[in-house]
Formats: sequence, structure tokens, C-alpha cells
Amino acid sequence: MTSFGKVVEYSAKHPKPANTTFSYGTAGFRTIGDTLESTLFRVGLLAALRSQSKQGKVIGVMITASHNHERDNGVKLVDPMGEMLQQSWESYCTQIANAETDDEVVQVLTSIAQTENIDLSITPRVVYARDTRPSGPLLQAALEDGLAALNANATSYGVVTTPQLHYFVRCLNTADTPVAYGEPTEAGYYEKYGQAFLRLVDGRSQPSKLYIDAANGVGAPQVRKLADTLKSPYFNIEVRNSDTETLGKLNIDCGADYVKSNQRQPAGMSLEPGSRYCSFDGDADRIVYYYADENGSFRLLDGDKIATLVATYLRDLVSTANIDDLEVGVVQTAYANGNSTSYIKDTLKLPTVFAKTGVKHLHHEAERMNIGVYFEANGHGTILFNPSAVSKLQNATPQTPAEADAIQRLWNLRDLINESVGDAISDMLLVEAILICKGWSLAQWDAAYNDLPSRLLKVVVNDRTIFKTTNAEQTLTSPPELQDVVNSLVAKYPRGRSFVRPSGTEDAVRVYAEAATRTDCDQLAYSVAGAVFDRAGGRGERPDE
Ligand code: G16
Repeated sequence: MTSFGKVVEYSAKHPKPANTTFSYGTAGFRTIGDTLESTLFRVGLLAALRSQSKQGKVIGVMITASHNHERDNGVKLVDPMGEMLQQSWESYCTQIANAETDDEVVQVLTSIAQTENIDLSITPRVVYARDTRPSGPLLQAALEDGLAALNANATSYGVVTTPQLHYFVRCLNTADTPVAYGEPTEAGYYEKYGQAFLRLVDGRSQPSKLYIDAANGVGAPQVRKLADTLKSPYFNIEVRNSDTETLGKLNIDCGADYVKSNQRQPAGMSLEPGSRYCSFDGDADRIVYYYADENGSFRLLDGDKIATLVATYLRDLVSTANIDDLEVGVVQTAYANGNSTSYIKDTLKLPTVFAKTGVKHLHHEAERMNIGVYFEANGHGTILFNPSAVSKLQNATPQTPAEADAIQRLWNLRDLINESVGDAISDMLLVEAILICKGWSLAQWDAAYNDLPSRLLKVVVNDRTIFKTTNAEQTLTSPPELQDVVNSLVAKYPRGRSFVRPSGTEDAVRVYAEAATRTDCDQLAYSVAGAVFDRAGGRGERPDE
């Protein structure tokens, strides 16, 4: 097929490493950066084909390994509305990445084009960006070869956060339509979210300084640009862990994943009672808050706490707005603290559902709700207003100034959040706006409910693909009998809960446990991790308290 005429020649420059299998997982491809050159080239080809399958809509490609170690890298595709790649195409990604020869690459492309009935005369349009990782430039060059091989109209956004790239894709594809999302530029991004924030907090008391741990990643320069754009006392920040130049610092002893997993402050931050802190991860799509209480103890406000804060605020606005049948719901994963779920159901009286780990799964569940709040406990999430909610807001006829104000606030909130994907910067503005409007400190936010003690552990095993799960990843179906062992361990502890699942982003198995006391929780977590290690091919050090 002539459309693929240049592919073999270009592909020869990016041979696939022998004896390596790639898989498009929770967040795209993710592994050691140096092994990904052929994959990036091929993702370029696939992005072009995906654009043609969408009649030339713009497709995004983000080169990042987010919270992972600096030596890792990864890539994911972004669909036209800024959402994650449609699931049915994930297997095409895996297929093309694993083609053993250049000719096989062409065969896979040809087969996809036929199966999807793609018009190859359409000019593909693709935009791409990367985070600050050292392997980024080389991988970007491989991607550019893939795009060139299919004559794509390709534009680089340079080094930006993952959610910024999602935003640009949505803006480009909605430009000049009734659902235009914004200006597809960095300045447009800061303007849209920044102005919505200022509209929400106008006239309220100014907050104290917010210390931001940027994980030595791309979030550091980007959040500073936001501050420069806003120039507002409502956005009074100091950025720490902002060294994106020195090798070996990204995500090390800092960042949202470190803070959430270790339940302690990052390096470079000593906590003063009364002060306010938050951490982004390496590509700024996750955020967690924290503070020291009056005894100096570390207190974490993770994705569950953000979800409950946001859901409470939205529920109250919706109630004041007095719009019939406008409902707020919450989507969580198995990692959600049991007490957060009880709080949502029993105190807030809001519906909540569970989805598998991975924002794409939560996003789809949230789309079914009028106003869907979704957050993973690790701080990855956002809010979605579905078309029915938007039309209810448009048709609302407020009878009182309070109703009119609540409706206006709901519009402003919608403008403040990145509806394409979880976004640390826009989520931070959201949390800040709600806290400013309520006049709350972090301790007042934290007081809504107490987390059950929880622990997240990693176990390295010989082959994590033998781990299979069901029931929103809360139950193992393989290896055989391991779930029975987990069940018998859980049964020993009051309010005990534990599950085991293979990571989609790291070569490890994750073990989550919670229980009524810290001691019980840790015992449960380590005994489950030990059982995984002993019975399912543990490698390296056995997990031990
Ligand atoms: C990615 C996904 C998240 C997921 C996380 C951990 O985050 O986007 O939805 O929670 O990986 O996944 P796993 O436990 O399967 O490794 P990020 O921030 O690394 O892109």
C-alpha cells in the first residue's frame, strides 16, 4: 500500500529490542526509557492512523512516565476530546509495538486500516509533548520519525504537563464549535483556569501561603507561569523541589506518590503547624495536600479527601441552586479509604461507585453521572458535567439571588476544572477556591472524617502477569488459592480489608491494606505481602515490617 511506502525505511532506523514485549497498560506504555525508541516510532505511526480514523481530528501523544523513576519513560495517546485513547485501540498499540520486523510493522498498519475502514488520504494531525526526563528528546525524535513516515501534520508543545497536553487537544478539536474549550496555548490554559479561580474567590479573605512540592518535575515551571499570569494575593505560592536540571532528582524522596505511599512529608519541606502544603507528581497530573497538626504530626489530605471536599461543595451548591434532578455522584477505586466511602454514602448521602484503577476507568463511570466527581486515592482525578447537567444549568430559571449565585458558581467551577483528565494545577485551584470560599484551614477540611489506618506496599515478583483480578480489582482469580489466603488474613482484623493487584505502570505487585488500628493495618499489609512473596515468586527482599 503506497500510503505506508516510507514506513519500512524509517522503521529500520528504530529496531525493536530483541526478547522484549511491550504492553499498553494503565497509563500507556511504561518501562525503562532507553528501551522505548522503537515503541515511540510506532506510536507515531499509530497516532497518525488514529487521526485519520477520526477524519483528521487532532490526536495527542504525551511522552512521560509520570510518578515513575527518572530512568523510566512512557507514552500515551490522547483522543480528540482530550480523553485517554479508546480502549479498543490499546490492543493495536500493543500489537504494533511488538511487531518483530519492519515488514510486520507495515502489515499491522495495513490490517488496522482495513479493520477500521480508514481513509488513508486524510492528512493526519498530531500534537505531542514530553516531560523533563533525560530520555525524552531521543524518544521525541523517534516519535517524529513515525509521524514523518505517514506525512502527518505534527506540532510539538515542548515540555509541558500531561494535563496541559490533554487540554490542548480538546481545545484544538473544539475550536469554533459551540463547545469550544479554550485557547490551545499555554497562555490560554493559565488564563482559562486562572480567571475562573479569581471569579470564584472574588471578595473573600486571602489565604496564607501554599508551599508546593513539584517533585523536581515539569509542574515547577508551569505552576510558576500560572502565578506570573495571575499575579494575585489569592494565589500566594512558594515552589519547592523545582530542580528539573540536575539528573537523578525527579520524584526522588518527593512528589505526590512518595508522600501518599510513605505518608510523610517530602524532602525539602519541614512542616510548620498552621502552614499549608501540597505535592504534585512528576508530570503534574496528581496532587495531595498535607499539614502538621498542633502536635506536629503529619496529616495527609489525599485524593479521597479532595473528592469529599469537592463533592460536599457541589452538593451544597446544587441544593441551593434548586434545580430538579441535578445529581452529584462520586467514583472511587478499591484504594479509597473505607471511611471516605462511608462518609460519602452515609453523611453526604451521595451515590458512589467503584472502578478499576486507572483514570480512564473512573472517567467512563463519571460520564454516566450528572455531575461526576472522580478521584483516585493517589490524587488523580477531576469533575465531569455531563450534557444533561449542562442543559439543566442552561435552562435553570433562578427565583432568588441565592439561587442565581449558586448557578453562577457551578458554571465557574466547571470552567475551573480540566474536564479532559485529572490535573494537579487545576485541581489545586479547585481546592484553593473551595477552601477560600469556606474560609477553611487544612485542619478544618480534614475534620470531616478520620481515615482508617492504611498501608500500600510493593512486592517484586518474577512474573506479575500471573496476577489476575475481578470485582474492580479487589479479588484475585489467579494465582490459584492466593485470594483464600488473603481472605483468611483479613478475617483476623477488625475492619480489615486488603487486596492485591499487578501494577500497570511498574514491574511490581501492589498490596493495599486497611484496618481499625495502625498496628493491625501494618500487620495485615505485611502478612499479605509476605504471602504474595512466598506463594507467587517473590524476588529480592521479602517485605518485612
Ligand atoms: C497512572 C494512572 C493512574 C494510576 C497510577 C498507578 O498514574 O494514570 O490512574 O492510579 O498510574 O497505576 P498502577 O497502580 O497500575 O501502577 P500516573 O500518575 O503514573 O500516570
